[in-house]
Amino acid sequence: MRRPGMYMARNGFSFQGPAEGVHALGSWITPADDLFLVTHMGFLQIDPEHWYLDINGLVENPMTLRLADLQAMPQREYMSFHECAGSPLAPTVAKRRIGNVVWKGVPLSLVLEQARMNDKASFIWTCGLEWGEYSGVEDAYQKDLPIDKALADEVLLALELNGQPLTCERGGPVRLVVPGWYGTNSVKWVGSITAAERRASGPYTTRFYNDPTPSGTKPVWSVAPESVIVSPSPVDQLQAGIPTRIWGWAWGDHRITCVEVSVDGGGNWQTATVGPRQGRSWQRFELPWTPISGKHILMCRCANELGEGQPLSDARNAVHSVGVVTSK
Ligand SMILES: Nc1nc2c(c(=O)[nH]1)N[C@H]1C(S)=C(S)[C@@H](COP(=O)(O)O)O[C@H]1N2
Ligand SMILES: [Mo]
Repeated sequence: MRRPGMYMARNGFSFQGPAEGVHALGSWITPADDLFLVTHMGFLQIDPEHWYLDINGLVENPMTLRLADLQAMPQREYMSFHECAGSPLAPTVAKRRIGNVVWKGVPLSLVLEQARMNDKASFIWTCGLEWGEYSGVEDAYQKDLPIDKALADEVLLALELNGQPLTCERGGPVRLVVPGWYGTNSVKWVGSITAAERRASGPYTTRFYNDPTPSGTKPVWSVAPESVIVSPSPVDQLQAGIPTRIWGWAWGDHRITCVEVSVDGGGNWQTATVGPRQGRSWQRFELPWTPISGKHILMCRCANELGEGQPLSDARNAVHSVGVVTSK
């Protein structure tokens, strides 16, 4: 449904991110300019004066909220990693599109409370306002959340990223943010919220973002444990015998409790130190290393508090490796 006061500023799928990939991610908070951008159908430009949010479905009090209404409600800040699951057409390819940011907005639970959600509601559907084509499909960007996650206090209708109002490319003026879950769930340019008894039936919750499993499919929701080496990068000049350190980030929906690093392509693993997490931030890991001369394949792998780890290959959270050459 097309609304007045908005137009597509760019059409079609696009991905943008730093040219150096994860090696650009040197700071604890990722500046907006270094944070990847993804859209399936294009970028929607919305006049904030025209934006409104419909709340409907299994609610006693259907509502329409304008931007000023949301701005007048209690807001909270939440730090979280933000990660794209990668292409829904190639779900086992690791893309490592990741950053760590601070979102600010109105908890979704507050809006659902005002709308007096019915007990029968088991899922919350959210829908983006943009239009266009992706992979031969022309349909709305509609996603869903099971009610427990929708009511969790970290799930926000976000108005700001790192202290700045959301830009058009980021999904402004208002987007959903689902910390701990893959980016695909954080609907940009959100225009409607629907309380429902069952899962949403659009392409982005059925055909796309459902991983095949031995017994059926599994929605691309909670983020599996993952880690990347930020430094050294393949272009760094390392010298044999000079102490350096291997460091990077580890993250997941559940807290990371262990990171191991290999300097010989996975033959031997050493335990790295792991920093704390705030909200659902990423966690820093580090291992001192004094290289000998030659070629080295550095790798990292992590595990979370549930004991879940990372596969070596063929998964979106497959182990990251970096090749470096050390001179004499
Ligand atoms: N409306 C809408 N929301 C969307 C998308 C989209 O195409 N349309 N893409 C999703 C995907 S796959 C990701 S990874 C994140 C990317 O958010 P970002 O561009 O702010 O990094 O937005 C999600 N929300
Ligand atoms: Mo994504």
